[in-house]
Amino acid sequence: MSIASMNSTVCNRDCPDACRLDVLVVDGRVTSISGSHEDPITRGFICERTRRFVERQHAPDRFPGPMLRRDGRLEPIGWSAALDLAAEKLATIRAESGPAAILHYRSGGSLGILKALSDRFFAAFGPVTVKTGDICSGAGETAQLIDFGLSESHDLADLVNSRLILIWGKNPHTSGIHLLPILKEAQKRGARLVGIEVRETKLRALCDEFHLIRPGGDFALAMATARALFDRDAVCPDLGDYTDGLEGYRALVTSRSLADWAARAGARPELACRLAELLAEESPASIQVGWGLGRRAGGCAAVRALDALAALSGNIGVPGGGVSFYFGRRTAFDQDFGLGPAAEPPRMLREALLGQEILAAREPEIRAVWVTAGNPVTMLPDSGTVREALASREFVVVVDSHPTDTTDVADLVLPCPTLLEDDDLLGAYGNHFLRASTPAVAPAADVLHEVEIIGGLACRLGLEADFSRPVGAWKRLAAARLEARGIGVDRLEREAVINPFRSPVLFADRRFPTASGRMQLITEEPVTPPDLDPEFPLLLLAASDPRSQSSQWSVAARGVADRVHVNPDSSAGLADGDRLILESRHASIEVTLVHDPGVGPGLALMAKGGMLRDGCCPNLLVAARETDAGGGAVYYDEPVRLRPPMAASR
Ligand SMILES: Nc1nc2c(c(=O)[nH]1)N[C@H]1C(S)=C(S)[C@@H](COP(=O)(O)OP(=O)(O)OC[C@H]3O[C@@H](n4cnc5c(=O)[nH]c(N)nc54)[C@H](O)[C@@H]3O)O[C@H]1N2
Ligand SMILES: Nc1nc2c(c(=O)[nH]1)N[C@H]1C(S)=C(S)[C@@H](COP(=O)(O)OP(=O)(O)OC[C@H]3O[C@@H](n4cnc5c(=O)[nH]c(N)nc54)[C@H](O)[C@@H]3O)O[C@H]1N2
Ligand code: SF4
Ligand SMILES: [Mo]
Repeated sequence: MSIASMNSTVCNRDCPDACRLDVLVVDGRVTSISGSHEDPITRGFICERTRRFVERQHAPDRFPGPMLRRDGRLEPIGWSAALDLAAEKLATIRAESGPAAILHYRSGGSLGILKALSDRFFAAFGPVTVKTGDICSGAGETAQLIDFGLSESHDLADLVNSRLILIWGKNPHTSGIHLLPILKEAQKRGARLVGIEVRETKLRALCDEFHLIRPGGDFALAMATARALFDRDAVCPDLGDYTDGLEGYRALVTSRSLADWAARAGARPELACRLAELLAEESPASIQVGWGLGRRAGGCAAVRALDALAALSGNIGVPGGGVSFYFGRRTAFDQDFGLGPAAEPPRMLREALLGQEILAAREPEIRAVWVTAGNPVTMLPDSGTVREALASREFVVVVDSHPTDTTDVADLVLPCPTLLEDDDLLGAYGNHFLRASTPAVAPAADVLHEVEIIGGLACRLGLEADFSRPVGAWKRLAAARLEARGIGVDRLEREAVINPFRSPVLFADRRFPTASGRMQLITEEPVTPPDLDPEFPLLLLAASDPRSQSSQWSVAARGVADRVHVNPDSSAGLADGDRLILESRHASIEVTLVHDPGVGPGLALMAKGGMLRDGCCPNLLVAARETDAGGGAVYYDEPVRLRPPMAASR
């Protein structure tokens, strides 16, 4: 007779939603994963990539336990020996070269709050070298920090107060599906939904209006729209009372004609006039900013231009208004874990340039790298250099559950729980609810929770007084401020609770946590997007795909991740289904061409997350460049071209 139970946990993936999951476990094995009906955001449904996580949970290539590289191959090693080795290597390198010779790199493999304990441990052990910048949200977050002093959003529920919702460079049908019911509800209550994109997505069917512009044309479109608002004198009358830079902003906006700005945006002037008309007449308006526009050379300025547009049209500080990019998912938690302030790092390497920065680092050189919750070889730009940089270090440790391009260059792999086995606290970056996960199933491999890995190291390195605690104790420490408000960890383990420290409507008093207390308006034009390179006439757009979470595929990636979608008119006579070479000035990969009329001219659309080990990694083609501010990565401005495999490359 089999034993079945329905267990509950919370998804920890790098996704805006942080769903509560119902996990059916039969005889110790997960058989299905679905969305909780009780959770106010999850509402009984989840995405394809996590529904299909069952296959990944039981994947035959999951690491069975810790692995050590011997003679080029990863072979099993016990936990005790693995931690002894890691501690000894780290201590030796610290003694010989100083802690700056160790790089700690953590990415978004799990958004669990306790994962940041790894940062704290390495700050105490070192402090060691860390990364600076953020290839995910760096550009957009920095834009909002400059303008508002805070990167936060209005409550999602506030969208039902909006008359107009601009969904700008965001693909919720793929990347954050739980925004959709709220958009639909707002629409039912009379809000007009307007999408701004560079290609066709499913959003068109939902939107009342859906407009395509040229890649990177957002700044210019925002300026054209602002120009139209100034021209019709439809600007917020008290804007000067709570902003700095109004004259500079006006000078910037009026430095070009509306037609000139619109041409730069790849749009007709009528589009800017239409957006201005909507902003003037349909108020309040919310701008929902996605990540697409930020992954370009002028990504920070583009988001700043949207912040300014919202202010100009009177949409800051009002219900139904605001510019929502990121929800402060950590703000309710005690991120110092009761440990006090962390020691400053001795050195920071720019994340977007990580490969070359590791190779160039001197005095001391980087000798060891600790990677956790990330697959930098696949996901950072210039994958070839990132791989070379890691492969040439003396000691690379990767904490991960599954093989990746990064574990392929690791000396030691320490396996951690999967999202179904995890035990942590979670905020969300697409809503204001807080939740806590608990293991929905016993681990299907010999894993240690990240907190236990840190604890094991700490005991070997004389840091046990601060770092050796059970998971539950860390959860309580990190939730201390919530506990003081009567919201205990046990409650978060059962249900979603809205962050009591957030403001449902931001800046209602028109006061901003900037140096002057006023909102800052953008006054300068960023580097203009490059004119198309006639030799490399396509721009590579490797974006989120429903079948994967970055490089974590829930289907076999081989034969899927290598498809490049190009408009038939931009395919230079190459046939649908052809096996071709896609090359940048930097590198080349083999791909299969798919003719796709939904992809705008001049774009080469792929899924992000293809791995070298699966035969196709788009980030091999992408040169390592930082965005104008915030240390984002310029993923989407890479010129590429297609050619048949036999033709000699020029
Ligand atoms: N299925 C799935 N979901 C994910 C992820 C995943 O890997 N898979 N990743 C998660 C992560 S890490 C993040 S950060 C979020 C991101 O969430 P989103 O912001 O929704 O990001 P994307 O899905 O990358 O969609 C960005 C959209 O911007 C468009 N775009 C590209 N360039 C431009 C431009 O210059 N201007 C405008 N206006 N639009 C442009 C692209 O066509 C794309 O549709 O999604 C998360 N959700
Ligand atoms: N071309 C291109 N490249 C991109 C993007 C793009 O749009 N285009 N998007 C960028 C963005 S927005 C992001 S956020 C990055 C994402 O980059 P990464 O965060 O490096 O993404 P993943 O491939 O999801 O790698 C996460 C790894 O963490 C592991 N993991 C899962 N849970 C845990 C855990 O609890 N603990 C530990 N230690 N590991 C765990 C997973 O198995 C996986 O191998 O990629 C960026 N790269
Ligand atoms: S990845 Fe996002 S949508 Fe999918 S289950 Fe997790 S939180 Fe929900
Ligand atoms: Mo991201």
